Amino acid sequence: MATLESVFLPSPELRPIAEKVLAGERLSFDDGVTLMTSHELLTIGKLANHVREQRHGDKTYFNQNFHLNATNVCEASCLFCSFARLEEGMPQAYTMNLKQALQKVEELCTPQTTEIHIVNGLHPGLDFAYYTDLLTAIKQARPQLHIKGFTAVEIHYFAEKYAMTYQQVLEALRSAGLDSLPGGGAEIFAERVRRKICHDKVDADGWLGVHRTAHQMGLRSNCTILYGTIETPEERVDHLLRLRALQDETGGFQTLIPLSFHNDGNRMAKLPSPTGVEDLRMYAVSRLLLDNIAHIKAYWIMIGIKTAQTSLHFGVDDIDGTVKDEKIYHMAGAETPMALSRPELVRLIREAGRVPVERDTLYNILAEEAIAK
Ligand code: V47
Repeated sequence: MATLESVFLPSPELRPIAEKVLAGERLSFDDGVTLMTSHELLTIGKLANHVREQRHGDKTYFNQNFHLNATNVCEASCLFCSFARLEEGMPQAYTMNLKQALQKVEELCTPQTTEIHIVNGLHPGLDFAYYTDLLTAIKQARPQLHIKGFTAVEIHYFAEKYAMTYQQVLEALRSAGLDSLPGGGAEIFAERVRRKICHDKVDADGWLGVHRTAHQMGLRSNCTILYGTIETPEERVDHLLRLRALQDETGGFQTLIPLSFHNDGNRMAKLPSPTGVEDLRMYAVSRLLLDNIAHIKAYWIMIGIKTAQTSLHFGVDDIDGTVKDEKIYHMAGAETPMALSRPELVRLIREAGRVPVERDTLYNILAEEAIAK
């Protein structure tokens, strides 16, 4: 007959890790690899949930936001990307002019929207003024909107192309209206993986260097990990620990968003996308390893509403936002809706037994919806 112990307690392999987690001790690289390869999903989830509840209780954050991708023309040739087009004139390639971009903002922004998320391709033919004019115009039209924009990959590209330092690029963008940086473009830091899946964009040190500079200037940013392509468990852990090391140095990251590989419409279409078990393990292990990053965000657009909701018991405390008009994942085969309304977000958080908390980009609380648990 099964005993309580055999049903509820971790195996001898996970027990020392569980003890460290309960004692609030930092996990090592080897602990990370053990967790990343373990099949004890529920034990790992329970540990991550413990950390999540210690930090945030039942609070689950969301915001009202939308995305703007002003151009998908991109010099880089990342194998996993379904969004980019190498040159103007190719099928589905587009570049908005200022008027078109502002029209999009007017179309998508409501009086309750607090954030615009801007990410673009690395367009070889645009002046730097294209970006600063875009920011200035958006801020002028919607002064209350927080502009989270430009991945570290774009900042590095601007620095090289327009012969500026990271700091000069960031200062110029901030003067024009930039408020914080999104976490995209990190992929997997290991050189072996980058050489194969994204050989012609900024390397790990450059990505981390841009975020270091941003943090030193007082800008907050997010970070990501792209999992499910060709990386090993060790390379996933290495990536997370490099983020943890930078966070020890600067404290500037707000949230980690684990990004699950989507295999439609790109040059890695032969690889299967991660399964639900892998998604949940990734969230939980990220929560356990990143003891110095406040939030773990499940991007519902990418893993689907049902897995995102389940992830709220696997270490996740943030579910992104209303989103609206996302392109990068929908061009890679995402079957999620183009947007969720505020009531829909509130319902899915409540049904998971959590308390929905509307936040702004910097995690200032705007509204908290009480629920009877
Ligand atoms: O940089 C692209 C990844 C990122 C695929 O900071 C892919 O709040 C999986 O960074 N399969 C963009 N991943 C999304 C992103 C993001 C999303 C939500 C919130 C925030 C934030 C940031 O998506 C890219 C790349 O790493 N990506 N193609 C794909 N086929």
